[in-house]
Parts: sequence; C-alpha cells; structure tokens
Amino acid sequence: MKTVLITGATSGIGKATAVLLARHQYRLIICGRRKEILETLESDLAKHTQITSLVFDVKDKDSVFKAISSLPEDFSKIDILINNAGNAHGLDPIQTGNTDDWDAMIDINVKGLLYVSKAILPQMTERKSGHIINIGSTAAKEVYPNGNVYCASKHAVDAITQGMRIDLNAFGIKVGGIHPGMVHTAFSEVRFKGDTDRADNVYKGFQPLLAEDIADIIHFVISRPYHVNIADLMVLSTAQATSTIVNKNL
Ligand code: 8X3
Repeated sequence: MKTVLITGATSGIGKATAVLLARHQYRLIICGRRKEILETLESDLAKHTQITSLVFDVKDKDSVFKAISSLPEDFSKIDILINNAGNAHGLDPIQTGNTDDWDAMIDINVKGLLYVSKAILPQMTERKSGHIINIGSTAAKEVYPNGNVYCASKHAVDAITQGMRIDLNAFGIKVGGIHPGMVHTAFSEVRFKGDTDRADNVYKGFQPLLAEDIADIIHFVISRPYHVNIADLMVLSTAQATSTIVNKNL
C-alpha cells in the first residue's frame, strides 16, 4: 500500500483527490489549515483506507517541518507527495496590485511548496524512491492580463518542477507537473475575496473542469508503471483554448 501526502486537502482538487485515492486504497496523509474540515474528511474516508491528517499552513516553515516530523510510524514513509495547496489573491494590474496579495501567492504557491518538499525529500533520496506531483496551472505556461504575480508564482512552480526532476534524477525519483485550466472550485471565490457573484461569473456559460476530473488524472499519473513518468501535463476544459479564450457558445 503506497502512502500519499496531499496538501490543500480541505477543498477543491486536493479534497477530490483524497476521496478518489481513499477509494483506491492508498494510505493517506491529508493536510490543510482547517482542522474541523480535515477531521470530518478523515473520518469519512477512514472506512476506505488508513488515513491521518496534519493541520498546518504551508507558508509557516516551522509548522510544516514540525507537522511532518510528527507523523506516526505507520505513515512516516511517504511514497507520493502531491503539492496541491495554492491560491490566487486578487486580479489586479501590476501598478495597483496589493502587496499582501503578492506575499500570499508567493508564500503559499512557491515557498510553501518548497518547504513541504524539503521536509519530505530526505527520506525519498535516502530510499532512492518517490514521486512528486506539483499542481501548477495554465498560469504556469502563459501570462494573462492582471495575472502578473499569480502567473509568476505558477511559472515558479513549473521551474521548480523541472529543477526537481533534474536534481532528483540520480535518485530514481519521479517528478511531474499537472497544469489545470479553469476548474470549478472555491478558487475564484478566494481570488475575489468572497465576491461570489464575480466568482460564479467566471464559470458561467460553459462547462469548466471539475475537481474530480483532475483527481482522475492524478490517479492515472500515480498508477503508471515505475518506468513511466508523466512529466508535464496541461489540462483544459474543451471550451477553453487559453487562460482567457473561452468559447461560451458550445
Ligand atoms: C487557475 C486557472 O486561468 O484562473 O490557475 O489562472 S486561471
């Protein structure tokens, strides 16, 4: 039974992935900031698989290392790391962007991913095995109006993914990036700070991806034979051509 650690497991892609992998009997470590939601998910999924949860904020370096080193023996060998936690904060031109939003995106999407990886990598390099999946975005592959810092943070995720693949090649560790387009989750609600009308509008008039679609793909990626590494995957809804070109007449 392989052990998978998922960050950002309280909602969206992370939660859908936890649900699917539990059904496929992966041993799970679900991580997030919101204790009650994590505990409810943990008890729901415990009927399918062995599961534990860790409450921490990926941007809090000390609590990342403390939480991961506190894992009980049964869960301490992590085979697969899914760096999913990430957020967008604001959608503003660079000249009027909010510096707190910039900090949040760089701290969570870039530094948080690095801290969690750093806390887990030594055991993978020691065992010479492991698989890391970084969830990027179409924003990792292109820059769109007002996306500036969010796109930069996701471009960094892409660069870090490539760098990890190079540096970990000698250890037989698989590294891959999955880059979703528009997925109907709380993503836009967070980006627009609770403005649900504006958030709903993003996904109106076409069929966006669902969190479950990406969970399916993650399951496919981690269930390939050892010699197959899906290194880089961009996933769009059929209606979407780029981050900003969406056909609402399909
Ligand atoms: C989410 C996709 O287009 O809102 O990362 O940047 S987009």
